[in-house]
Amino acid sequence: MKTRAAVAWQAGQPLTIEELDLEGPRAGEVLVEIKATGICHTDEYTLSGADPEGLFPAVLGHEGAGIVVDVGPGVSSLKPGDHVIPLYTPECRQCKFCLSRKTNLCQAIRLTQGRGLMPDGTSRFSLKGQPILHYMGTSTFSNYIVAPEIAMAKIRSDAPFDTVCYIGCGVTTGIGAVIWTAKVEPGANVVVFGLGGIGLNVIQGAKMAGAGKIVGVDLNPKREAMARRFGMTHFLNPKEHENIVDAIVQLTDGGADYSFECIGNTTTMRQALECCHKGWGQSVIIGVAEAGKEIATRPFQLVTGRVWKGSAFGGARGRTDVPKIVDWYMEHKINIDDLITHRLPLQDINKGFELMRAGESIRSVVVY
Ligand code: NAD
Ligand code: DAO
Ligand code: ZN
Repeated sequence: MKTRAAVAWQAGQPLTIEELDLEGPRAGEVLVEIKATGICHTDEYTLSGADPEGLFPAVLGHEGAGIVVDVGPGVSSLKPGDHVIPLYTPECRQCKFCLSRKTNLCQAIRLTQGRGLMPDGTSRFSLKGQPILHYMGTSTFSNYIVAPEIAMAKIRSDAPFDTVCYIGCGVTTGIGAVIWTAKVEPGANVVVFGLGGIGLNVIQGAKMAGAGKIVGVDLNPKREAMARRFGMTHFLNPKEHENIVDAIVQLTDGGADYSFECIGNTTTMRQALECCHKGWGQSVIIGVAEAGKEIATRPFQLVTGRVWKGSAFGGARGRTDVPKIVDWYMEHKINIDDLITHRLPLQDINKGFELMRAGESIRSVVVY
């Protein structure tokens, strides 16, 4: 069949809209009509060329929602008509990683996914016979995709696609880092570096967890109002403080119980660790730093009880946890609507990237 898709031909170039050939689902795969997709900073990271694993030409996009149209042989958990959110972190429930219960990083299809291919080592997308690569196993910048069954969360059918698509990455990454990775407890002081599409979800996760002070740190003063609406109690702009770590330690009576780095900058990663409370403060790195960058601190920071952690997709087990987050949204326990600042048709997808680069949007969503 044919599918309209935004193709990334090479790093640093705008996407172009193409009519691609899409082969049907093979064993263990499903064909999904994507109804909406968010544009996330990680798509920009890959498109910019900063991602060492970035491959071209490819169909980017990893924050979608849609409807199953067809299933390949052996698929048992999904059927045509099911509403789904594609998962860039699958959940096979059988690999060593899934069975460990210690991580959400299922490895069942990791190698082929990282090479832009389906698990059998081939691509379903092509143009005039030239294979076009998949991206993160999702490629939601295509109106139709083929993806493995284990990389689909089945969700309730009354949830609107143009908001719940954001649960495919940003919402789950931010809220999950608070409740599953850090396990923030009521009354804890939380500090969030970066109040973008991820950081604002960390803020709403911290509020849900019953955190005490919720301190937001951002260079962009326009982010303050939105962050306060989501539960931030104090805002610090690093431009207004000689030493941001000292300012946080003073404000939180000795340091953060939990801090979250949602920027992808190794300097703020260090600040996020060093603003933590002596003896127990934990810092969670969510931001993805540029290729080749390294983090540093004095080891004594760890000797004296601070803990450095990382979180991918909020520690969520996608097929199990994503449907729960959709329920929280439908039950008004979390707010997604106010974070979606722009909706665009596919042909305007490059405008969505420009809005993100200019710091004008929180989330732009492409609606097919
Ligand atoms: P974003 O651009 O929407 O937000 C970043 C925010 O950081 C902006 O508000 C910006 O003003 C602020 N900022 C930039 N430099 C700063 C500095 N030096 N000090 C203070 N504030 C600063 O980005 P996003 O979509 O929220 O993504 C954040 C990061 O999370 C990215 O690196 C992205 O790749 C990563 N990410 C990680 C995961 C994961 O699973 N770990 C998932 C999705 C995204
Ligand atoms: O090595 O098992 C693995 C895959 C890890 C993927 C984690 C992705 C999280 C960071 C990238 C942000 C995605 C939007
Ligand atoms: Zn697995």
